[in-house]
Amino acid sequence: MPQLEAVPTIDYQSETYKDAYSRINAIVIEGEQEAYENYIRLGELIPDSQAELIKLSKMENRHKKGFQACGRNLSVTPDMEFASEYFSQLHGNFQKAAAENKVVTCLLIQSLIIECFAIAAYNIYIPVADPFARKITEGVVKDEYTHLNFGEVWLKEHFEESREELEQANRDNLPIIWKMLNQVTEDARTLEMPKEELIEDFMIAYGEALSNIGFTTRDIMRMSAYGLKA
Ligand code: Y39
Ligand code: Y39
Ligand code: FE
Ligand code: FE
Ligand code: FE
Repeated sequence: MPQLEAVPTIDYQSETYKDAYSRINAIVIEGEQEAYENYIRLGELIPDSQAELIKLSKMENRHKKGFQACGRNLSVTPDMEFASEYFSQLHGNFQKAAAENKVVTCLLIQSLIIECFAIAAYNIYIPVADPFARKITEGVVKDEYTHLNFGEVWLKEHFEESREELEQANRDNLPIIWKMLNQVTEDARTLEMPKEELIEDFMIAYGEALSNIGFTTRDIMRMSAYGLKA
């Protein structure tokens, strides 16, 4: 099969590119590390699915290693301090929910919001990535759909009793992801990942997920509007 070549105007070795990459790459590495931990925690919270959740966590660990290799390949040192600060609010919300045994909130944060964030970012990144990173990201994004699907299936099966908690968790966490996107808009643009495309892909994936779980179009419109309150 013919492969699309890298957009020739991108100089992956320029200082400007590498500087932006040091933050975006770190965010992805930190995100994958936290996703690894979150799926282990979810396995403890949902013992019936523990074996499956441990498999998902192992996939996240492989993703992290893949993205670390992408940074090394460009001779970029990821700014992990920036990344851990970047995720701290969402991370805190997940941990608080886990401590309160709020499985529904944990699933909304990790398996819906964070996975849709990953799906949007990786799909927009693939066509503009350097060839090494593109190959890795193509493999990773397939897994992220599997992770999103886990959350969708579980929440669909428990929809009626989860509905209220989902709405509250959406109100609490959608503004955070919106703020997170706004913090990296400039770096994303340097990587030729336009903000408008990221928002569009995120909203499509998240809206589809909410629909698969059982929300109506009207619910989804209302729930999406909460993102604007950040
Ligand atoms: O489930 C997962 O693997 C998710 C942790 C990964 C999320 C990675 C977040 C990427 C955001 C990049 C921002 C670019 C605009
Ligand atoms: O502009 C809008 O329509 C905002 C309501 C929506 C907020 C949803 C948050 C978007 C996060 C995007 C993450 C992209 C990787
Ligand atoms: Fe995470
Ligand atoms: Fe991942
Ligand atoms: Fe994932």
